[in-house]
Amino acid sequence: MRTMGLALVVGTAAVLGACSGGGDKGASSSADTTKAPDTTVAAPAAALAAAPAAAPAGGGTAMPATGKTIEVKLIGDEKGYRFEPANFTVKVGDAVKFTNVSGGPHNVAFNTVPDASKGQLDANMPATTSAGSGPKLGALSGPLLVNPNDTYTVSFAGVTAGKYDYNCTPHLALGMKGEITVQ
Ligand SMILES: [Cu+2]
Repeated sequence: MRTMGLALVVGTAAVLGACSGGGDKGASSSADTTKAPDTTVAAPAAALAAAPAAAPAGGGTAMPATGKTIEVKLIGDEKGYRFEPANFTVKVGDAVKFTNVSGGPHNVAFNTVPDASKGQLDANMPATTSAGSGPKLGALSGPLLVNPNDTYTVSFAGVTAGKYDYNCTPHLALGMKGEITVQ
């Protein structure tokens, strides 16, 4: 955990600042200072050396969408739990915006995706919803959309073409799932 924090501060300070604001950055910086007051030069060097090992294979930096945005509704009502639409096609560079309509909490979790895309897709999945709820439930598994109108947008920039099977973790057993074909 500490190594990851150091790597983020040293390697991607700009990204961290943009995504997390001053709070996390400040906390990491003060932790670094208190833990290694007498190795001011050595600590950043160690973090740099550790950074490549800590980076996830195949990705790590989110790529913003450059194409259109496809809207998907997350619904749970008397007709069942579902994504609408559940199965659809996007192009590399498009984004998919999931909106909680009813029956939540829902989330968006990818289960079967091209191996080469796992790292990038996970990086493209934000840690929190539009309402700020998080964290992600795991790798390739987005945070819960708790309330109606909460949204969660996933960029498909930088991924490879193929089939991306996904589901809602809380309602997987109830058949809430779909497939995105990326061209
Ligand atoms: Cu659901």
